[in-house]
Amino acid sequence: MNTNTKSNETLTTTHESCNIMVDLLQEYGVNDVIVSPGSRNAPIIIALTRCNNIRKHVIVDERSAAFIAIGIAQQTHKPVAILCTSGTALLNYAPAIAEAYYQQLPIIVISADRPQEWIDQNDSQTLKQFGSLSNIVKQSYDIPSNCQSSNDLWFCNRTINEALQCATALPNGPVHINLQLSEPLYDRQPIGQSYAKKINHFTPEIPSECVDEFTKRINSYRKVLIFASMHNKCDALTESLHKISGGNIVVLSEIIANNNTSSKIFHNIDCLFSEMNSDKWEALKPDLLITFGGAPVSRLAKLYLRAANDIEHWRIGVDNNIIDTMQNITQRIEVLPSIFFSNKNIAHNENEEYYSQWEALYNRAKSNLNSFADSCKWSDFTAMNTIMRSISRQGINLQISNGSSIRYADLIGVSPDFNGTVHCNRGVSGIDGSTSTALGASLVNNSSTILITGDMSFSYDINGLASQYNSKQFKIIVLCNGGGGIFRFINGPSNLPDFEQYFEVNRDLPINKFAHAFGFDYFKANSKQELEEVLPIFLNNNKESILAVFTNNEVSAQTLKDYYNRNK
Ligand SMILES: Cc1ncc(C[n+]2csc(CCOP(=O)(O)OP(=O)(O)O)c2C)c(N)n1
Ligand SMILES: [Mg+2]
Repeated sequence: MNTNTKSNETLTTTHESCNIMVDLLQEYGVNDVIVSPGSRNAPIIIALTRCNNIRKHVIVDERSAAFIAIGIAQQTHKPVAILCTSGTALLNYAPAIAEAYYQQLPIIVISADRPQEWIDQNDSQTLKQFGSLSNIVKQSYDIPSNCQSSNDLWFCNRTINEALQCATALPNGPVHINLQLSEPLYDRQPIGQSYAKKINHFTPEIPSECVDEFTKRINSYRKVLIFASMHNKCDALTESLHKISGGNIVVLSEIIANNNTSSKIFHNIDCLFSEMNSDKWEALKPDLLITFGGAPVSRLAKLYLRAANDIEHWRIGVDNNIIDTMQNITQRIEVLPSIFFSNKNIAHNENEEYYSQWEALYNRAKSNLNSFADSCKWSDFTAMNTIMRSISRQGINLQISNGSSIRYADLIGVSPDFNGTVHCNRGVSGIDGSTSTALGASLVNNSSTILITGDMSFSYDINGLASQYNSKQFKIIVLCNGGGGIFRFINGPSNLPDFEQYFEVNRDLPINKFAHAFGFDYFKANSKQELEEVLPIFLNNNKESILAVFTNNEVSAQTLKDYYNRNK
């Protein structure tokens, strides 16, 4: 089924609520809808097929579909709708919707439902849908069946307008629209008058001058530390941070904060903090900490920053609640970081040496990282170091899964000439949707999408490979380290007697067979030399490809421990 050919359709569904829905999706700039097949949602599908400016992606597995929507929304910065039938279909959206909620992504969940009177009546494929995602969406909406009277149509139109405005108002986030639909479901009528009416929404832009009061105060601090965590790539923001870095102002940025193009911002946070000790921290502890972005990856950074309980800490960002990850917030400033840091009052004080002190630590940390990577045994460490060094082509979207992949990526960082985007599902850090999210990104990203994932994460989201949309620009690197390598590294699980059985769970996956089954070319590497040889071939292969990199579980965990313990 080619889902995106131009439609000359003259017929549409007889269900006006569905016609209003798709007309408003178009009005609000929704360009992508992920459709999962079903019967109850047929009227919405029928209404959708006549919309030429909406791309329809058909994905059977709703869990995967919702993660694909995340990947698309991250790339396009536009709301993405997902559409499913009644019953458990909706509940399968839950993991990705939780992730979208904490990544502040505007995903519009549309579920078809039976009419109210049939709920809990044993009439098949029915459960209490309305409100079932209420803890992980900004708002839930329920639209009754048989919208026909002018009152019904007015209510339906107003509700869908409200839902779309809610999703796209700051902070962005998912919403759930439950659409009750009664039979007949497949009847069509000529496209006629539209009952959809966009209700315009005006929210004033906050000018950068609104934060004058705060930005003027910044130079009264001798040590200002800005800590950037998960954030979409925003060139203007990176430029502002680049400009203000120096003297008394230091910017530390995690790999998924997407400031990787600035040479004055310090990346490789775990590498940097692995060089820290309590004496150095006494000198480098900030007077003013400014944080923005999503959940931080670096445990070490959290450890040090949480221990600083006598500092000023400003949190910048439009959030649903007070977010105090470092447990020492003193000031919440509800402005987008891109606006706050563009304020003309922020200019570092050249006379201070705070920046050069961090720079010295950073240079030492980087040089130690490089010599460690060059001399250590073949392991996840060597593999990730080699991989991260090799990825530098224009506009690449790097997707990283949870488990140890994101920790290595944050530790090692991207190569200096990397100018693409980096994403990881750190909203709630699930290992369940990395492949699907990366697939979503590859659907709308003109350049390559490269996913670096673990063997357990890869096997979890195998349905991400089962779509009809794999593209030659989609590359997957699977770190095969014998299961959940992260558990062997962190203190605790690896000392338990049944560690291998309950935590590591080595399945010895036939990745080559998966690759062939789903139409991917297959590559593998068992050593540093093999990896160096195969990487350029794999990255330039003009076809969807999977590269399996095999390391030893014990050596990998020990190597990472040795790295962090090197100064002890
Ligand atoms: C949905 C979900 N289930 C369980 C977990 C707990 N968990 C975190 S990391 C991990 C193992 C990851 O293994 P793998 O993908 O092979 O990465 P590695 O650490 O070996 O690099 C698990 C099970 C999770 N984060 N999300
Ligand atoms: Mg693994």
